Amino acid sequence: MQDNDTITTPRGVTELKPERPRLHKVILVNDDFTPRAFVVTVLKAEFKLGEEQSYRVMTTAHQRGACVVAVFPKDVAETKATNATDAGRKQGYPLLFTTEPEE
Ligand code: TYC
Repeated sequence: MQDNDTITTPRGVTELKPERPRLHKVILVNDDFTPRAFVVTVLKAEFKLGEEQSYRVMTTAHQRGACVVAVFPKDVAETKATNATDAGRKQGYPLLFTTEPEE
C-alpha cells in the first residue's frame, strides 16, 4: 500500500538523536543618543527584566559598548531584538539590539 503518511525506516539502524537547537543571545548595543531611562523601559517591557537587572544591563552596555540581555531559541531572540529596536526607532532613537548564536 502506498500513502503519504507512511515512512519506512530501516530496522536495526541506530538513529542519531537530533542536537538540541542552539540558543541565541540578544545583545544590547550602546549609542550616544538613546536616553538611559528609555533603554531601561524597553528592557523591562520587551525582556521582562526587573528594574535592577534592566539598569545593570543598560549600564554595562553604556560602559563596555554592548551587553548580553538574555538567551532564547533563534526565532524568539530575533523577534524580541526586532521589537525592541523598533520601539527605539518609533521614538527617533538609534537603539539597537542584535542577535548571535551562543557558542
Ligand atoms: N549611552 C546612552 C546615553 O548616555 C545610554 C545608552 C545605554 C544607550 C545603553 C544605549 O545600549 C545602550 N544616553
